[in-house]
Amino acid sequence: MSGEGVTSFVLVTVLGLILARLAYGQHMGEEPCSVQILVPGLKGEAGEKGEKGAPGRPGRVGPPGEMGPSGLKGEKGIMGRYGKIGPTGLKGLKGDVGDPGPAGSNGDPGLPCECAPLRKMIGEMDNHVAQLTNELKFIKNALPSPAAVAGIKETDSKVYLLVKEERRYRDAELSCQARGGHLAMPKDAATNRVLAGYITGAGLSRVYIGINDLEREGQFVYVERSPMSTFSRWREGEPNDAYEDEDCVELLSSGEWVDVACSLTMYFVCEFDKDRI
Ligand SMILES: [Ca+2]
Ligand SMILES: [Ca+2]
Repeated sequence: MSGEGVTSFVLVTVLGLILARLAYGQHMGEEPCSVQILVPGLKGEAGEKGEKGAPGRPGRVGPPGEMGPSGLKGEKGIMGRYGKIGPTGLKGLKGDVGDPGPAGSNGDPGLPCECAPLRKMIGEMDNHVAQLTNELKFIKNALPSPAAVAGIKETDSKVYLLVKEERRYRDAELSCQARGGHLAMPKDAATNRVLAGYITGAGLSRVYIGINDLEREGQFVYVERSPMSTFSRWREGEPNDAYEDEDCVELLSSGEWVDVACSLTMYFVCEFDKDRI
């Protein structure tokens, strides 16, 4: 193809494109038949600056930042004021005993006195107190019922007690034992006279005394089971073991002894050793 041919082909092609473009533009217009060619105008002058707009909405919370480099430690502060005193605590355990302290100094010399007589007097008073204490103890034990007795009699070594309670022989002995003694056992003439005077003074004629032949007929012994001493004061014709039933002994106001039946009931005299009172 020649140069002229190429140029003609380009012009035809461009013209075809323009025509095609025009045909398309006809569809865009209001009047399908009118042909309008829209060409942009020149750029206008810049307008005035507008007013400042309203602030926009806050943005999202950002991610936590990384920890910065640590600074230097501060200096120690001043000590604060003391707090209030707390409540009192519980009492503690008792501590151990301490060591003994040093001995004290000697006292001043005492005043001279006649101490020997005083000591003697004090010793005698102690003895009196001990004796009175024993007698009081005896009276408490032996006199549970003051109305039942008529006072006491005593010799150097014995105390006798008349009990105005009618008892059989064995019960009379048990009553004396309960008081701490036995039925009276006159072992010599002097004691026998004291007992006889005792019952006479009380207006009585007979009492049980601590002599019997309960174990072996005719062999009298003291109620404490010791053998009879050589002293005895049988009334004439006694002991006769009348009806083979007289194994106990009564003391008459005359001082004489009589064997009688042990089942008889009568008053009795108890005796107590002074050493054991
Ligand atoms: Ca007899
Ligand atoms: Ca008789």
